[in-house]
Amino acid sequence: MQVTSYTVYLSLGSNLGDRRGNLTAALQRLREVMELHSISSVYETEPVGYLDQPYFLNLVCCGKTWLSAEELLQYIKSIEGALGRKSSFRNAPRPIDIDILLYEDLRLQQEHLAIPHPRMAERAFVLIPLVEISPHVVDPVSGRTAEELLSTISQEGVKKIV
Ligand code: PH2
Ligand code: MG
Ligand code: MG
Repeated sequence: MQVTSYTVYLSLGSNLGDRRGNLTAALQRLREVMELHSISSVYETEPVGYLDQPYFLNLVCCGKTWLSAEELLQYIKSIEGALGRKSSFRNAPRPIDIDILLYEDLRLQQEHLAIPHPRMAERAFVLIPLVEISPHVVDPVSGRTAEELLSTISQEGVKKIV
């Protein structure tokens, strides 16, 4: 049977506990609902927004899922909960955060879910790993590629780690 699937880009970040272990565990769980096609390097990144917290490890991955955007969001929340994320204040430190960056060329503006991710175009910790795996992917809001978006912002505070 042919199953329709949708291309998605996700951003993963961790700045509490075993940061690398948390990223690996999250990717493992994502494989249950998507076929992962590419995973960027891991980057150590300076916190953005709320500054008084540990450095993050961030990566971006791309794959195909058979879930709707809403179903994917619910599944992501279950992974975040299983890996010990507590709901506290916005931008608080967390063992794992998984954000949907792009879902096909969908544009969605809901209170609990906005796609493309509303802050992706201004975040080097998102755009640097995104450009590494898909420089030509297009943001359906601005019509610009990841590479073009990255060329408009500072790339400071993001370091590839081996
Ligand atoms: N996530 C945030 C806020 N700030 N900073 C970095 N470096 N990496 C993140 O993943 C991150 C952040 C909100 O989700
Ligand atoms: Mg986030
Ligand atoms: Mg999030």
